[in-house]
Amino acid sequence: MRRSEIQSEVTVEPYDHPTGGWGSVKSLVDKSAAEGMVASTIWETLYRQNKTDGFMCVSCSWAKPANAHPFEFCENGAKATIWEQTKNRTDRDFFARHKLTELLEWTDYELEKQGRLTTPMRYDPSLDQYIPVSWEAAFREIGEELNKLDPKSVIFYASGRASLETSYMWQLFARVYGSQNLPDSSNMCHESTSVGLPRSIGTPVGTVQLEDFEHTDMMLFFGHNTGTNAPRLLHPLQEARKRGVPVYTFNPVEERGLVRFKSPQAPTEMLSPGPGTKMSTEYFQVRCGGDIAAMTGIAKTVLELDDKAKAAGGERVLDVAFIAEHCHGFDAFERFVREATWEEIERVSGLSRADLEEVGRTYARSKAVMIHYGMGLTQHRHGVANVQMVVNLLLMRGNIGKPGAGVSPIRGHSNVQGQRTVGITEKPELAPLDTFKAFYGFEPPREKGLATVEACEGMLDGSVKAFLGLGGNFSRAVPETEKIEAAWRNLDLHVQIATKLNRNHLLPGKVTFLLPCLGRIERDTQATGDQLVSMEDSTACIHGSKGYRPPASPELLSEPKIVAEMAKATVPGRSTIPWDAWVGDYALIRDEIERAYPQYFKDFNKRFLEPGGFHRDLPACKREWKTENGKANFITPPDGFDVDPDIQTEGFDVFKLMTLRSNDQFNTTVYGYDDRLRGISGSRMVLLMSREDMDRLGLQDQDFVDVETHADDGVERRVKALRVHSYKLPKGNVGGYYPELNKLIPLWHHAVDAHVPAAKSVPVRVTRSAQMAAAAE
Ligand SMILES: Nc1nc2c(c(=O)[nH]1)N[C@H]1C(S)=C(S)[C@@H](COP(=O)(O)OP(=O)(O)OC[C@H]3O[C@@H](n4cnc5c(=O)[nH]c(N)nc54)[C@H](O)[C@@H]3O)O[C@H]1N2
Ligand SMILES: Nc1nc2c(c(=O)[nH]1)N[C@H]1C(S)=C(S)[C@@H](COP(=O)(O)OP(=O)(O)OC[C@H]3O[C@@H](n4cnc5c(=O)[nH]c(N)nc54)[C@H](O)[C@@H]3O)O[C@H]1N2
Ligand SMILES: [Mo]
Repeated sequence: MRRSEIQSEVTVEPYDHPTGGWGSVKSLVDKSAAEGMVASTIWETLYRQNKTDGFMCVSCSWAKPANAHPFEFCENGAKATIWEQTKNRTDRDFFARHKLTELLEWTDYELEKQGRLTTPMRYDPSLDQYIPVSWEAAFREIGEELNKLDPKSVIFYASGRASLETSYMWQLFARVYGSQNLPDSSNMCHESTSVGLPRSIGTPVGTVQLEDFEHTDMMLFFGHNTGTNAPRLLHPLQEARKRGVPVYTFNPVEERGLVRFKSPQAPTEMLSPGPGTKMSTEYFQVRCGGDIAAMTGIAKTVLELDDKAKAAGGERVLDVAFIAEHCHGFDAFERFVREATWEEIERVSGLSRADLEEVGRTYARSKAVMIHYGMGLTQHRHGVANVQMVVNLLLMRGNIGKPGAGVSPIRGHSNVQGQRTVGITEKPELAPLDTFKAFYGFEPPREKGLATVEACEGMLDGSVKAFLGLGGNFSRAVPETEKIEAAWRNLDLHVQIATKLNRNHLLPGKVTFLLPCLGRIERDTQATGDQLVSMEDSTACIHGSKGYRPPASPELLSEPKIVAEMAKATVPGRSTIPWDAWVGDYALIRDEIERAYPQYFKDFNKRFLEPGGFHRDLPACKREWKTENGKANFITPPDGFDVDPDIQTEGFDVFKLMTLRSNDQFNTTVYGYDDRLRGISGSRMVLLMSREDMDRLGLQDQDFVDVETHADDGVERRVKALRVHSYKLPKGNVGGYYPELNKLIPLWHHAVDAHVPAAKSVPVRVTRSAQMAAAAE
């Protein structure tokens, strides 16, 4: 981090405007000007975003409706497009001017801000610089290096953006080579969902579709910052609110998007002076990690109402017929809820009995309820139990497998869900290995491969020798930044396929290549003409996408082409896969995906351009439970709901740290220093804390604090000189930004079973920063 950035003042002002509205339009126009784009080009490009005959947004994975608005994009989707279509170039000259050691001093923002990568590069250790290399030489050498290594020591990471076509090829390349080490960003994201839901309802993905918003009569949101991370979801949500559908939100931070919203797609709303739509009926600032307790309170209310109904001989509140026919485990769950005391529920959740009873009463009379959630549930040690508690609550009233109801994990990257669907997984049982063997005549590895946390462990203990990245910024996204960065230099081979320069690219191994690729918005011309690609959204709908902008550089290759050439150079003759034919015509890859996954991709090439995409058939939506016992399972939280009793959260200087995204970033891509919807600007080196806690520690706004991980593993993890600022948060919880604070997260601090780093509950100690206080004087 550059010193200049650390020192800059931060301003925090209450932001009490609705999200959407003119603020978002202004933010966009500023961004396009800054990226050197001509206004007409940008508007023409945005007009094609998320349309059936256009391209699918490179930002989030929220569903794309069949009847698109004229402008079917949001502020952040547009920022992502503008950022990718920048006029800036990180070209040969740039790399000739800057050594890697120098670039390591740059911020994430400054690195990506240099623009699109243009030329394949190879790192030269004697010069400490990237030097241009021909594509042929790069592929040849990568193949040679990979063939010196044990495939089990090589990581094939994917970041969630690459298309279904590329992803299918990527996992085949890894497996033909002999590696099942296919971690992807979902290991840091919704893996708690992917592990939790199959045991509960027999599907790893959500059951909600867009049309359900028209039939729902209640929604709950847990731990998702919708206004920033999936803003297009606010449109169906707003429509539901206008119909009077109650929405209750649980989040330690009062995020604007779920408070008030004005649709930038509705001119009349934009011109009217009003405050916008009230998005949450009630907004509950649950304590960080207190969600299971809160849901227990809601469940308890439902049971109490059911007891009353039963006593009065009225209609039952529990869906007893559904539970009897479809479910298992209800008795144990009921016992757990009955035994929980209100006193404990209030203490752990930080919410009042009266509030939780209000939600419970509404839930008890609603016929079709959806529960949406994000990283606030998955990135905890008890992330899997969080997800399963959501399902427990839904099952009580049969809220899965009927219109308007269901479980809705809001996914991150635009194709992260799809990558899993087509075989990017380290778990052998989740990929059709026998099918691959039969189709392509090779012997796939059968043992479990390494997921993200295990890949990091392997880097630290030296057993991982090579890292190949299909997009992403792995070293920056994972925990324990300092140790991982140091270990990276021991790798024999480091290859990145990327669009923009990021910090991970500055960590060379012994042999290092940086390979620039086309982005999704660009025209991709191959032997049979311009190609289309496809991706799966958060609601399991598959969409086609057609790039149309001219490539950022004539030297760029498409992702499928790069993967195919690496495979040809590494494993020639080891399978019957016709790599060249596939690259010449991506429709052939879609045919293969259909052949390998006939249950999901029937008539793939015919249907993927249907408006709204096509839904891949999910058994749970039809109340078919592909679980071991064939039932939908109530799963009682194994550790109860006081889940982090060892993290002191009140009365001491140990806090639970939530690492958050700003409104001006996409993961490790930092677009700027304005977190407009939280009213924070100027710096990202901020620590948000409640006024009470600041008073208790004798801190004032703008004071510098040091933050240190509270763990007794003998490792010192510290971030110095954050500006502390008072913010409306529950006592004992503090917030700061990801990825700057990732060095505080111990690698072992992750979700049980799912291994998602517990980035939302890092135990930290906060002290006044002596050094900076002195410097400031
Ligand atoms: N513009 C933009 N869009 C994005 C992204 C981006 O960075 N920028 N990232 C994409 C990706 S990969 C993902 S995974 C998603 C992420 O989208 P989100 O799931 O929204 O992820 P976060 O912003 O990390 O945090 C979610 C929320 O959890 C809350 N929270 C923290 N701890 C708790 C808790 O204990 N309980 C509850 N109930 N809430 C809690 C935080 O206050 C925050 O509002 O967005 C995707 N879309
Ligand atoms: N502390 C903390 N850590 C977290 C999180 C958190 O909330 N808190 N969130 C976690 C989550 S949910 C996720 S998903 C991960 C994200 O981890 P990653 O997916 O690894 O990171 P990104 O920042 O999305 O990757 C950005 C880079 O991708 C490359 N890129 C962009 N577009 C393309 C493309 O079209 N093709 C290719 N080949 N490359 C491209 C660019 O070079 C860009 O610099 O981080 C995780 N880490
Ligand atoms: Mo994510």
